[in-house]
Amino acid sequence: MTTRRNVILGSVGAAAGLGAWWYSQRTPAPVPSTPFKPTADFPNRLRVPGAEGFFGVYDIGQHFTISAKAAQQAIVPGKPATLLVYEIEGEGNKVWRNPVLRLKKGGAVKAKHWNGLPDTSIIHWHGLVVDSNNDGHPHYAVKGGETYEYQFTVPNRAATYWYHPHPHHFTGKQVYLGLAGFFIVEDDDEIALQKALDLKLGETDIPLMLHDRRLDAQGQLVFNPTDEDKADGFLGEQVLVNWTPKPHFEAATRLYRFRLLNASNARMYKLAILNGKEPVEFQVIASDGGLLNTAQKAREIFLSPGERVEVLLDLRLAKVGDALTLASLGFDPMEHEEGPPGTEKKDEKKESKPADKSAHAMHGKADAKAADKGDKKAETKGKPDIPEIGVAMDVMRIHVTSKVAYDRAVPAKLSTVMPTPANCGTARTIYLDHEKMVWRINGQTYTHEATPITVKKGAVEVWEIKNAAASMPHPFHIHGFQYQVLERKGSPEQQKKLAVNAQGLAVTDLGWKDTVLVWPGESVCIAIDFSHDFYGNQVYMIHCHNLEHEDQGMMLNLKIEA
Ligand SMILES: [Cu+2]
Repeated sequence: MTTRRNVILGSVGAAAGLGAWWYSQRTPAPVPSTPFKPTADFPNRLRVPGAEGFFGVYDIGQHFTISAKAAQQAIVPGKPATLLVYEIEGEGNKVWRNPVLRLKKGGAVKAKHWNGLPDTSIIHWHGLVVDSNNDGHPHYAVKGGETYEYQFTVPNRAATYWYHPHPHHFTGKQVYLGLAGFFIVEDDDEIALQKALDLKLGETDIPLMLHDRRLDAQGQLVFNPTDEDKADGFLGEQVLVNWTPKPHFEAATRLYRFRLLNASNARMYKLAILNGKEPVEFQVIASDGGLLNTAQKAREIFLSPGERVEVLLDLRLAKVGDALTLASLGFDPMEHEEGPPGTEKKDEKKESKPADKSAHAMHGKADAKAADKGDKKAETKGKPDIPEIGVAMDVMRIHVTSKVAYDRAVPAKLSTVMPTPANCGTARTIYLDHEKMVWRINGQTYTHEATPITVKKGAVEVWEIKNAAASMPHPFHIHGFQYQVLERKGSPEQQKKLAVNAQGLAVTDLGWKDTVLVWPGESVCIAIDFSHDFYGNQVYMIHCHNLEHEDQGMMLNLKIEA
């Protein structure tokens, strides 16, 4: 007989070696329910963080070594595959791979990174406020066989941050082949919320890493970007969640927190939780930089590469046997590299590369899928079914399999986000465009030496990130600082529909951000306080978080002058 208890032990405990503390903090045992059988479309149990092993929770304490190396780790059950992993070895032969790192605000990280890859590499702690020696700037990338020593404290608010490689030209490949993990910071507000809602990481508080991948018949990752993929971004044929293909999650009739991270190289999602075809309401409680002031109701959210969003899903009124689907809805990908509809084809006889690109990009629109099919077949030999960005995809099934008593309420106030005093009028312009399919920031591409953007330490600046009309959506990421989104201007209709205030912001724009989606033709104003406690000049990065765009040079140094 399957009970909620052994369902959980099956999913979390199998490789986890659960400690006594975990039992003692458990919620009362739920009422046993009828045995659960997964459906054929989502046969695989979602991988959730256990106490060790692949995706296990590693509480940062003493100095540790984190190695980047190849390892055997099945993606499709029963088919061992080679993945690149971050590995930490602990006492008693414990091993973590791509661990969920966890730390209290103000805590210290002392870690040696050993690069066991053939290419150069370096770890970037995405969203953390650290000095540039510890930020994973590609300038510090080390060769295979070499090490890099990190030592920093984390002043950040509680939030779902993450870590991934950042060596110039190799970020896309290394992330795609496996290297990425969650970095969860906790503080008093966070602990209060966990207590109020009875949330436990890996059980009712679930990190969900979404990324699309191509797998061959043997279940091995395929990464073979064409020139066009390098210009557009490399897409997969299916979305994996925590490296689980076609996953399902078994839930009880209570409230769950999902920490969603888009770790895809290039794919954006328009996320919804569907009951049949109907998006259900959920509550957004946090964005990139942590908890919002208050929970915000939503039914649909865009999540671009690099962004995180935390949501609460209330299943109290659900019945055992109910099922919901986490899905990405169809949307217009707005790949308008040759200009928005109606303005294209100014010069019909362009260089061969952009012209090829144009044909593909225009076909990529949701309303031209039929034309696209034939096109894509020719382009991706043997892989004919790579859905374009914007094509609807199911991501995960949530099955309600047990009934529990649960009487907690979401606190009226979650945390305090102090607004940065600024408005969109006095802005530094950051212009995103391309020339011959090379994506640029302010007309430039990355070099190690140049520091084209210099800011005085302590300055509060407003940046207006303007994406050209002839462009693609770009997730714009800044290292070293969290910022606030002030306003969206010239947004496409599908973004405007999600606005929750007069400034055109969506719920995912609220709170503190480090990565923000900018559509073609759109301008997004952000306020950044360049104060920090670090001595001397610091050199960070700004870049597009489409990893192929970044690797092709859509990235600039940002110098903070002391
Ligand atoms: Cu981009």
